[in-house]
Amino acid sequence: MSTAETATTGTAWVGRAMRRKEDPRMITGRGSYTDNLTLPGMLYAAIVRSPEAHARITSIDTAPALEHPGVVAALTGEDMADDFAAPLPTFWSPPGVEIHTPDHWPLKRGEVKHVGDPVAVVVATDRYAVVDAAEQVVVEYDPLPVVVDPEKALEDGSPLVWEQFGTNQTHEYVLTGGDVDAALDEADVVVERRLVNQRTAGGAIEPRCSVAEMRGDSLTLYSSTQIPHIARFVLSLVLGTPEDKLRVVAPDVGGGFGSKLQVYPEEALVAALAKRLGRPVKWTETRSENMTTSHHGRDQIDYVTLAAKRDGTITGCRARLVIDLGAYQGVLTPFIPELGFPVMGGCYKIPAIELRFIGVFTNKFATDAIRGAGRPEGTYWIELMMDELAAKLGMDPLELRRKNFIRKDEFPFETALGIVYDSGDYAGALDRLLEHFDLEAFRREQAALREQGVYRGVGFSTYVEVCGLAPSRAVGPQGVGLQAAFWESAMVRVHMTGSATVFTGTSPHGQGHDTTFAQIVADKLGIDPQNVDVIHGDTDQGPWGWGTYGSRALAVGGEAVARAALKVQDKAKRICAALLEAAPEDIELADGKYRVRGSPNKAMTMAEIAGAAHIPPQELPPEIEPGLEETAFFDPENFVFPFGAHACVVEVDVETGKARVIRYLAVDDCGPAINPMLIDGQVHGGVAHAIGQALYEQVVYDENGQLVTGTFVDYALPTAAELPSFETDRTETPSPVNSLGVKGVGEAGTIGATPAVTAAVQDALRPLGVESLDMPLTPMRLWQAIQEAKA
Ligand code: MCN
Repeated sequence: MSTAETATTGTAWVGRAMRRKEDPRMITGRGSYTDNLTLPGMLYAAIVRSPEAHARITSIDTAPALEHPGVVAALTGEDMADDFAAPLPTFWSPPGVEIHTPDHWPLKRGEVKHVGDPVAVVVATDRYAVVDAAEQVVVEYDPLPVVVDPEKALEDGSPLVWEQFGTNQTHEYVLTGGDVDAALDEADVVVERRLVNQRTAGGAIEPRCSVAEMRGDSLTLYSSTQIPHIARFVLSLVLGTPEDKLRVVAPDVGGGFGSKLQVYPEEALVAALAKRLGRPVKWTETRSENMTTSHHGRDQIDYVTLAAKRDGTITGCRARLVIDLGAYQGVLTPFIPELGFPVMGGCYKIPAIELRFIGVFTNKFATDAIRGAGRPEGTYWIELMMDELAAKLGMDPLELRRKNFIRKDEFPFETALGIVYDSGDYAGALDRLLEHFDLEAFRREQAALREQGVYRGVGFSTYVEVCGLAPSRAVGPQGVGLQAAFWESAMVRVHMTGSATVFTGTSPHGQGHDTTFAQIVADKLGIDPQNVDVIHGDTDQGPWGWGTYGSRALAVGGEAVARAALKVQDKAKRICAALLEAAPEDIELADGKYRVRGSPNKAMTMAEIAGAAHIPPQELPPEIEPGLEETAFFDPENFVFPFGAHACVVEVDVETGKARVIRYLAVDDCGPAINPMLIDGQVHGGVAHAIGQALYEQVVYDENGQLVTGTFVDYALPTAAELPSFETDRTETPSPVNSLGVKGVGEAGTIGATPAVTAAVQDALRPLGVESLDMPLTPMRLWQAIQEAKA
């Protein structure tokens, strides 16, 4: 299928800035989140967690909790040893690389490895009483030495998080393309820098929640998850329950931002408790539990060397990335930093590149995917290094970028690491950005304001992203080593009256698939998107799917939807042809009707065709099966590579160190827009997330492994008051990888924005002699840097 072939034939719903179908329900308080579920006879669970970062459990006394009114059970890891058939798994094991993966049981026995490690669970009839009862459990610990700094954890003599491995290094993974030593030797200019990409949290509005219920011998888990099908598979392993006896449902999920791309101990625990007690059990995370035990992201220290000729031509790049993975491995923990490797050379022609990923255990909670997952980190360092190189060469940073951009006519472009970028026009996106931002005028204004003691700066980022997570063969066991596949599925069912229900294997949690997938189907079938219902997030409905993350839902799942709808369209054309006595190839879908080409009066609506499909008239040949329902699976041949150009203007109050974003411009290219309004929304959210990381957010542990940022009082998420009104625009470069030509956009903002914001602050403070700065650029950090530069 070519893009042109699938261009709208029905009613041109694709491309319209349609309001989200799901919003009226959401914004009038009629959403249905997991915690809204109350089942008859339901019990409530509370978890007893370790206050120690590393310790031996010497005793647990649950008896006082059992005496509390309403308590039904109080159980330790030992008590529940037989409830679990296997520990929680990790899905990355690249060929030829040894990764240390400790057993990760839902309740800990023996030792605890981070603050918040679950050691016991209490179940009671009342959600408040259970919290009081859990406080009655007496646990004695024998503290062990703690390590929280990943670089110290790699030193000889460091306390070991896991004695059994004899090292805190989880793995070392090296990727090389071209002769990097020669490239660095032959260069005229080399820049080197250590950049810290701090630990951040997902901060979803809805904390995690799980409710499990047994009916007969089947268990249903309702959970705030991004990956219901994967969760069912994992729980089947962990509980030793066959998948046909397990159903996982993701009701409305109040944001995930990657933090719900996980199968958590609590999900397994609640399921095991429902099985054991024969009653429904609910567990709802508190905000401080969310900060402590919902996975974090980023947390790496990057040592980067970039080399170039005097004229700015880049010759090579070397990066050594030290990554703090925390104490356990979640489903994708060790893989996440590597996820960005295909684009770690950015939009640039870099003939030689070496990437060395070093994973480290520390006594902190695990990191895993947080929006962008590996790609914001890679983009952050390559973009800031481009600025650094430009400064050293005395070149304009945008001119340096233009000099090294992969040109529009060079796609598909194979990078030094053997990755093939599908399509792009990097210079085009930058040109479009500069149509909205007059750089020369800004520089004049900047200089004038500095005379008055006002410090403004501008930063740019030109990024390329890899997303549309798939293709299975590249990402799977024989590719980069994930023990999984990444195709997507869809089923389209047209009902007797011509309305449709779509089942998708993706599982949105804020991305608006109910709307965009309905737009795609409406166009393919010639019906109104208001009459297309999109069902997701229930393993008992529709085919298997791999969920929503890695900005894959549209480019992989949406394409599966388009393909299933096209199969339905084909069948509709055959039915129509039989009834109108024409050849199927002469039936065209135009203006929402199935017409005989050249005879516009001979036409049928989808409602008429659907009626005939379900109650076949005599004229319909028996070889046409009844019904109007098709399924499609899609496993693309390549990733998709969206890109864009961002600019940020900040003003720094040099008395207080407070930086404020006063303009943010984003030009993104995610191929043809299904819904431009939704794309804007995704970019706004992503940029807000990145501004949060650049200026405010950081998960902080003290040297004893105590979490200092356990609430939103200490962990500073930006609010609307801290953000400017975003200025967005798009270019549209279709991808050849799918018939819709689309690429992902769900993470674009988080990927493009942190370097732009950081560079803007650096630009503002350069006249004061402030140079390299690490995120978050808090008032304290900037004020100190200004004082040090003055001294
Ligand atoms: N879209 C479009 N036209 C395009 C490209 C995308 O209309 N050319 C639309 C899609 O149809 C979809 C939305 O944009 O409705 C995002 O699509 P896509 O880029 O495929 O990303 P996913 O749906 O796979 O979403 C995942 C991505 C990730 S990884 C995180 S994390 C994330 C995010 O999106 N978390 C979010 N966006 C979020 N938005 C909200 N509100 N809440 C979160 O937790």
